Amino acid sequence: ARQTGFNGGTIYYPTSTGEGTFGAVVATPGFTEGQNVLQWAGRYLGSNGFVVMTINTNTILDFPPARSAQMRAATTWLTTSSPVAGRIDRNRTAFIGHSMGGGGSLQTGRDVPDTEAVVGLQPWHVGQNFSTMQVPSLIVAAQSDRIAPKNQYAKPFYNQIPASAEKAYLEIAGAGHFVGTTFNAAQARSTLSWLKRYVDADIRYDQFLCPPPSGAGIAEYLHTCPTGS
Ligand code: 9J3
Repeated sequence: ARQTGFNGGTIYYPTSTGEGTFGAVVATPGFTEGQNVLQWAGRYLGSNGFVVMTINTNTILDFPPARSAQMRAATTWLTTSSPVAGRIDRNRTAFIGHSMGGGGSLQTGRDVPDTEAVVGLQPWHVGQNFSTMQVPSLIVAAQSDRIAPKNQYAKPFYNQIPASAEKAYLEIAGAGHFVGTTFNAAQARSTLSWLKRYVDADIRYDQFLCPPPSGAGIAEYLHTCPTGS
């Protein structure tokens, strides 16, 4: 199948066809990065009931608005033309990304309100306001991020998003900007819980969002409890 609007990718998907269709997640890397940095998310989420496509961007220097356009194109291809389109529930889509890919994911959630959920890993973006966000948004910050400092990016983004959208801010203790490029237990668990709760509407995961997770790996967690729990 022909791909347009992005630079190819890798699909991770549940092998079962006996459990109905699954939600689709497009995962976008950051500035100068390739899709390999989100292999952990492909494997972890793909092993837990999501069809995930990590993508390469048209150029590794693309800024977040270009990344947003490319992840939207990737979702269209994944859900309609890809070899796994039949395994996907097209009405359940989400975006995750690292750094400029995370900023692009937040932008996409804001601009495409029928998205089910977005996850920004150490997100970076400029000139944006997320006050019109309607999509449940998880922002993962790194406590010692010198490239996208939490107080300049992740936390203001979190504060701009209205509580009515549902939002959470997870700050990984002692971590730097590139924590989003490898498996981190707290980051991965909150990401999975967020997607299960809001992409699949699986309220069994409410218990992992509210009361919020805590422990040695978590420096701070801000949140709105899921409605109805
Ligand atoms: O994707 C990123 O790592 C964004 C941080 C960055 O290097 O921005 C500089 C323009």
